[in-house]
Amino acid sequence: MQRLRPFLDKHCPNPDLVSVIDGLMLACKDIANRVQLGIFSGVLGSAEQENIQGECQKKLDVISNDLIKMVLAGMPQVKGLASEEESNVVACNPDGQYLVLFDPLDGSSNIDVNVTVGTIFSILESAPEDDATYESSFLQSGRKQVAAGYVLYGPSTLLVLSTGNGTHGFALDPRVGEFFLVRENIQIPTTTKEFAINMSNYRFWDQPMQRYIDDLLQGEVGPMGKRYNMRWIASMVAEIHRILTRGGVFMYPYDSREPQKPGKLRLMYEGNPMSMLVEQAGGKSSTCRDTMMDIQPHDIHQRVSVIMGSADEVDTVVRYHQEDTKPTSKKPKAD
Ligand code: AHM
Ligand code: MG
Repeated sequence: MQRLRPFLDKHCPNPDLVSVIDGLMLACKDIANRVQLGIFSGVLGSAEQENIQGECQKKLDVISNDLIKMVLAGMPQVKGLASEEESNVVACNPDGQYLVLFDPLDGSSNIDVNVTVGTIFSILESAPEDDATYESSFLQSGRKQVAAGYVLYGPSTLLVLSTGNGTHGFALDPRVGEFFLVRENIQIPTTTKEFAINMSNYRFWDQPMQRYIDDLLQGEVGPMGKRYNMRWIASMVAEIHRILTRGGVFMYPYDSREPQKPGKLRLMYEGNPMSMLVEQAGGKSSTCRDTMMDIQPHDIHQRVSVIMGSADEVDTVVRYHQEDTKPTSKKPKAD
């Protein structure tokens, strides 16, 4: 089996980018170790504080953020970083070439119930004249990503990565502390009979999304003509990993609980990196109206509606939205 570093040396033309990914993996191996030790490493439970999004942080959210930040901030190749858990962007080496954006611990509501969580990252290039003390330097569309990936902390620790040349999967052998290539050129099946959505939000969705789900739930006797299965782990990394393994569609659409927010998930820490992995594996990714990676961001913490996975199913969801150009008449009250 091929080790991660020689694989990257061969497939990624820029050695500085390889070093940045290597640095990230150092921090992720540390996180994996702490997740594995669980209660014995004192990482479970709440940190009793809120992040910039107003969400209650878990201890492991804070620890993971600090570990990744510490490693990246010390790397000459890194000009700046932005994290879901940090209010502002963090400038690093002004002569660095890369900007790293990350969700240090996605799905953190799952930590205390011993269910899969993960780290998601996105790497952008920075022009020499850009100043990473300004958020504007980070506001690049997903198409500009030079690498994206996630590390999944589950029964095994897995890395799924793209540097723009396919999506590849690696497994961590904890006995030697190395990632090894286990799935080269992952391909998502074009069609699917499996969907992932938090159904409890049904009454808050827009009408096209409700109609799509209504039709899908009718199974083989409805307009879709097939019976679907549903999964919801509440951990995007686990969800996207399943889709990269056997197909499916993942959805976290707009809902009216907090009408001023266009979605729950974040464009730059979750939407864009996952879209790159999915597209590089032959899948599609959309906001229901726009192609995710074509969006020009206006805020590093920008939220977005997310639909991604098997290409035909994403097309179907988008079609339901295109067919409905009328604003929704049903506006349930937020909680
Ligand atoms: P987080 O980054 O704060 O962990 O939130 C993102 C997570 C996703 O992993 C998951 O798809 C979603 O939130 C689950 O949300 P919900 O609890 O509403 O089902
Ligand atoms: Mg997240």
